Amino acid sequence: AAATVELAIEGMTCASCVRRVERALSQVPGVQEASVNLASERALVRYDPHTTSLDALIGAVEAAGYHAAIVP
Ligand code: 9UX
Repeated sequence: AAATVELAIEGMTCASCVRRVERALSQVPGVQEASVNLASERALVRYDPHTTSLDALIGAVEAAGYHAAIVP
């Protein structure tokens, strides 16, 4: 079953940043869809919670050079 999480992303300043974050999230095994909005600084991620974790998603964003936090 898929889960969806919204992440607040800090550090994006251009459209290339958006693509970098989307690619970083998409490359995490278990991520089915990742869409990032620059204006709202939010990412919507659909993933399989049996395959990946919120920590892994946040870690992928951090490794790409941005900051991520779960939107409650
Ligand atoms: Mo363009 Mo976004 O250099 O860091 S990719 S501002």
